[in-house]
Amino acid sequence: MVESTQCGYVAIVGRPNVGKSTLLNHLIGQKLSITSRKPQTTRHNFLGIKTENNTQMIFVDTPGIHLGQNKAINRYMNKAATTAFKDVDLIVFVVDRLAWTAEDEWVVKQLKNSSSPVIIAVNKIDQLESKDALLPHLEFLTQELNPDHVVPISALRNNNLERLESLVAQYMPEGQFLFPEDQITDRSSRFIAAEIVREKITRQLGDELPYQMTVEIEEFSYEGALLTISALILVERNGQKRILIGEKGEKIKQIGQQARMDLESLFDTKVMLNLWVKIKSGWSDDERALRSLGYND
Ligand code: GDP
Ligand code: MG
Ligand code: K
Repeated sequence: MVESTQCGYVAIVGRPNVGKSTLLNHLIGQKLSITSRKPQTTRHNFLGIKTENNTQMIFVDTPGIHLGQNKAINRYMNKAATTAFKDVDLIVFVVDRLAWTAEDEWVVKQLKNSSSPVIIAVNKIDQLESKDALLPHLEFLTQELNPDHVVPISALRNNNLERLESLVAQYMPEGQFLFPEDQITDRSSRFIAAEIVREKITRQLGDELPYQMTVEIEEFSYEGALLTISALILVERNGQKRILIGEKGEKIKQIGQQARMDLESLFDTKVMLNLWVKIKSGWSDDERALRSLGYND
């Protein structure tokens, strides 16, 4: 007898910093998508796959949109964000429990043109002092979008995520699994390794080093149980290189240590991590360079 299975795509949308990547990581139970306080952390669309019983949910994390900036990298990121609204079985629209911005409005506009069902996830309720403060825009949102469900959650503290997940599962259409049951992402180990290094740099340097920085994995090889990863960090200017390396190499050392800890727990093995910093001028505003770095998908 063939058991029936369900399988579908779920787009996680919302403005930068509402907690989309955090939500994805906690739903999957693994650190797949990097998160930070900085709004431009997620650059690519990214799949997180969860198979539970007879249901496979394929989540699409999106970079979020960036209004009012016209650099090439922003155009690519916005394109990746709008593509996510199409061809999905369900949209989870993540909003902040309090703040409401023009970027939220932009997402609402996109959603009104989409025919997919919508669940609104009101995130960061752990920061809520009283129930009365819960997003004054909820009523407006409900009227505008007529969502199928509104679910308050805390992605960070794992609050109410089971409820969200069981709702999501109900929207998955009947069909064969598209990925093996134990696969949790479409991205390669190399890609995730580069993302983890990038996350540590973003966290260590904050505003000092903007998004004109990229990480390429030059080596990813096992020798017995030792995984050697060599990563090239590309920055735009000499000043940025100096900041990244820090006094007597202190900064880059800290970045390397933190990244290595995450990599060891992710790959469950000893990791030797080599970091190199190189200057590559002007790439973030050069479409051709962006293409060669893989931002054209
Ligand atoms: P994204 O840009 O929408 O992908 O947002 P991120 O997942 O990168 O999260 C942005 C920031 O919000 C990070 O500092 C997260 O730790 C934080 N964050 C995400 N979810 C929650 C939550 O439920 N509660 C709190 N207090 N912070 C959260
Ligand atoms: Mg993100
Ligand atoms: K972010």
